[in-house]
Amino acid sequence: MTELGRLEDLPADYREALARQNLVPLWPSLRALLPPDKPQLRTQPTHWSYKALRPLLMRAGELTPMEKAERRVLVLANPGHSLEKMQASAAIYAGMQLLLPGEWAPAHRHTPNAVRMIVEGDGAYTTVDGERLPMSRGDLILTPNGLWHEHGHEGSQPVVWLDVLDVPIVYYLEASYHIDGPRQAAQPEQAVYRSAGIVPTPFFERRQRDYPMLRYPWAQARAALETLAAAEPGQEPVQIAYVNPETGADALAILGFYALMLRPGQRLELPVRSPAAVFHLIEGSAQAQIGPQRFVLREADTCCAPGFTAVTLANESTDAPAFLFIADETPLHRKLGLYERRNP
Ligand code: GTQ
Repeated sequence: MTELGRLEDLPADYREALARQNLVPLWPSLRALLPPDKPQLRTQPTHWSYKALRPLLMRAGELTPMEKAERRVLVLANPGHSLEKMQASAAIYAGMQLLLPGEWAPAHRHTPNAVRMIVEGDGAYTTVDGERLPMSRGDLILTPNGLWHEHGHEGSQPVVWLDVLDVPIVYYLEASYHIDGPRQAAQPEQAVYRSAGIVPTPFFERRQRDYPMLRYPWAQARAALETLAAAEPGQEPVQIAYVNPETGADALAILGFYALMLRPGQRLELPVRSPAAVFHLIEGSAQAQIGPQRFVLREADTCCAPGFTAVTLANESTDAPAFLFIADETPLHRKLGLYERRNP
């Protein structure tokens, strides 16, 4: 690879004349723009301990009332992107949200897509597009782009969930904004899509919706993983994707969502792929080796892996399974023609 000319090689008066015309010479920056063989990764392998963040989140509950927060969230910020950018990876935002008993997070809708993975507490609910969706540990709740959503809490203990949004990429595209709305008149929970494959057809007509299923109960996802593991007693990966039950496409357009079960003692080498990913431990305990970094994941811990990086997950227990929730950038990479899988 030939050495290219540097900016300092150019006379100062020439550089100033270029800048005055809003012009930049490409060759001093060409190698940074198009690095050899693989991208220059800003995203760093990063671990967020729930045990360490929980007291800080509870303190936010004392320090900042809902009227002053609207959404009381501590963002899991990747230091490789500088913390104030509030991104876990190029396209993924992740945050831990706290709602205290009796609190209400008012209705709004926005262009980024969101999901919630419930971490602890009972009695909270999210109303999405008029459907009231109860929040229990491990449930995945969608808030697709453009749909009204608000959160309420009628239980007696704090409720915490993990928010995952595609806001970094939507913001970068200068397409991120929100609109506030009035409190929604909520229908009973999941009136339309209570279970995949069974839909109401009044007078033989179906109401078509872009996002027919808004809540994926953990009890169902966990049972599916256990059934898969029992059917395949070897060491094949046991993994499910959260999809749109009408089209089979990814549940949302930009980020992909999955659940993975590690059998007792199982060690799983994931393929090296272009999309970055976030791993969140729902149940059990596991180790994540992400490039040169090794993290121990306890329950409700979250970590982030850049793309183009080897990831190995291992169940720390030899007698209990471990369950992980994964969010990644695969749908985005596939749609943009950027998806790659490499042999290590
Ligand atoms: O709950 O609607 O973490 O609008 C960031 C932005 C959560 C939400 C976040 C949001 C929300």
